Amino acid sequence: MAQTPQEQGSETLSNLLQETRRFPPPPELAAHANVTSDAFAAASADPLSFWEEQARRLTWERSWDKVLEWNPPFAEWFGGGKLNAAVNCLDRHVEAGLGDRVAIHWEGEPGDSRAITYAQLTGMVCQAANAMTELGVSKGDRVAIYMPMIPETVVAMLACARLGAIHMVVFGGFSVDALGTRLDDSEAKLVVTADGGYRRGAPSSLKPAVDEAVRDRPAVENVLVVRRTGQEIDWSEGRDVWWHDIVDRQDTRHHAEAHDAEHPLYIMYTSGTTAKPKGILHTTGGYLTQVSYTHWAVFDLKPESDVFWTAADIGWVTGHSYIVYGPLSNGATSVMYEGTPDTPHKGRFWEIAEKYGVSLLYMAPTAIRTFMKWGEDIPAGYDLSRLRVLGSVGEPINPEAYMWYRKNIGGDRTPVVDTWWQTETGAIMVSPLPGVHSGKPGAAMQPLPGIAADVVDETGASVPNGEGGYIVVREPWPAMLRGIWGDPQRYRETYWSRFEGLYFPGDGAKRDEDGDFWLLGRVDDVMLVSGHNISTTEVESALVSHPSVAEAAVVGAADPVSGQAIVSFVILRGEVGNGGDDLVSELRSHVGASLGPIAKPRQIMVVPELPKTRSGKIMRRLLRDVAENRQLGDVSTLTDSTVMDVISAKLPNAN
Ligand code: 6R9
Repeated sequence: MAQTPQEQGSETLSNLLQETRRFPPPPELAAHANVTSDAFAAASADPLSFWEEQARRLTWERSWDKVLEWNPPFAEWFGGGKLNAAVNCLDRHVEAGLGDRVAIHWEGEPGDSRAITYAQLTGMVCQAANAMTELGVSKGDRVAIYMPMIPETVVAMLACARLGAIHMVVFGGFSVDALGTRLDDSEAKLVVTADGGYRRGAPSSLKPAVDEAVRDRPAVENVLVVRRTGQEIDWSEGRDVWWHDIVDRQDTRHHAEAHDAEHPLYIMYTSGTTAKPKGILHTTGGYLTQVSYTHWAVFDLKPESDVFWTAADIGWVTGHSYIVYGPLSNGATSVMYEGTPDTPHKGRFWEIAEKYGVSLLYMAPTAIRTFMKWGEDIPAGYDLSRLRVLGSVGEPINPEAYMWYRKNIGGDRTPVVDTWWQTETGAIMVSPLPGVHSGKPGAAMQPLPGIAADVVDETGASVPNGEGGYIVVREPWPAMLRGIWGDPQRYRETYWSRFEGLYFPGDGAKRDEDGDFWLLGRVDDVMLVSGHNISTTEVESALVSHPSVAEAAVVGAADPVSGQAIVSFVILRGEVGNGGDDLVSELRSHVGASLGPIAKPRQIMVVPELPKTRSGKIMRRLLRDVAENRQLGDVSTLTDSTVMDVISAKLPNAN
């Protein structure tokens, strides 16, 4: 029977709402949960006193005079308060008698490892702070950190925090150009780097990129170099300094000054699809309050017994908030891994999880889908019985990926928390709480206590349950960005102008019949097919729900008939081979059957890889370039810039 466009549209919506699988909190977890249902219900009553109470998790040298000063869109949290972020992550735990607790179990890719206690880490950070002072770094200066995933990266960040210098970590996979534009924009005077790091079984170099980036940038006075791989590097006498020469001889004590609650802590650049990257600015007191609280609440952290692992890069905000500041401010024991998940074998992550008894694990859906592609037999070979909460971040998690993660990694026991947030929000904003909510595969569920997130229509009015629109935040929150470095006007325009008085993150969302949130991807990626808005997330999830598909990326490409047509790129699961016409037409029908005929892709192309950012987000704009036969745009922030060559070579006539 023919459908009207409205019926087709509502069929797309009802598909998500048909998700009937529910996973209530395990009774044992709920009984001892850090946040119980009652606490969750009570917390929303008065957000300001809620956050004030959370700020008391931290050690302040001087308490605040006022919780919030709000001159939209500029917020000041805990004004008048003074604290030191590094002291909160280190010294106070040592003073509380926890000096012998392991802060970081670090695992190098080649298999070397280091266990660093809170007492040792405190000493290392003090030494690095003393060394940076000797190099002329003082409060307010910017320090660029371009490093592999080694403990010195954390040490350098905390040394900056200790001094009140502003760190600016650039993902080690980024190109010289990406590093250079960030050095220019932040006017960093020191770059901390290493000779290289290990990736995919071999040393991969970092120092040559710094040499090239720094050549015409006299603002950079020194380059501080950690020896990690021992590879040959060029040396600029006077400018370059070995870490082991200057840091190791310093005093392991350092007197830390307390900084204002609003003193800048770091700048983190977001990729920016076309324009200049945005330097997102975070400050001290509010940021630390919210990362500390969310890490404790969302993962149900028990610092004395849990082992926490964020399997992500420090150069992504997830690494800042949930490898460094969240876990360390809570006195947790964390795992940190240098390398790739398939080196030297595809069970490497599970081997690490087993070795350290990881109980709380946090990673991106892209990694989960890669593991799905490799097959469930691999994790089945390891003891993952200590795991009790699994987290996901970076993209909407497809229901099938959620189910696979829960079953094959979590032993069908562990809650999965799908955490929605951004570089700009600083910390988790919308997520299930493992002792409170019954998880729904694919849903981010509810705003956390103290967070006024909402789903609104074009006019900014809340949508009723069962409808879609845009996610917004109605009230300021402690870890919110304080601006874009050097560009207050752009801050206002980008985030605060779409809806009067509301923060607009740029994501589409739906609220289901129970009032729970589903994130639907960037609104820039929404496709308009024959007058219908179709979200890339829904079509991708439909493709991934087919047993042959491991990963899918969907873009809208100009089409003479429908305005935009859906073009999809799929990676097949290990065992199914290269596809073929039959599989492609089966996939088209599968999408048609799950979402309605309007959502059937015009083309489905089988590819070996997809272009991704440091956080594993698919760079759809590059796929759009391919789908529309255009010259590729900027690839400097891809994790692996050769991927586009592989895709283009496979698809000589993409259109
Ligand atoms: C933490 C982080 C932010 C964008 C955000 C959204 C997407 C992140 C998500 C998610 C759906 C989730 N995103 N987590 N979408 N569900 N659980 O990823 O920061 O790199 O700045 O990216 O990522 O589109 O707007 P960042």
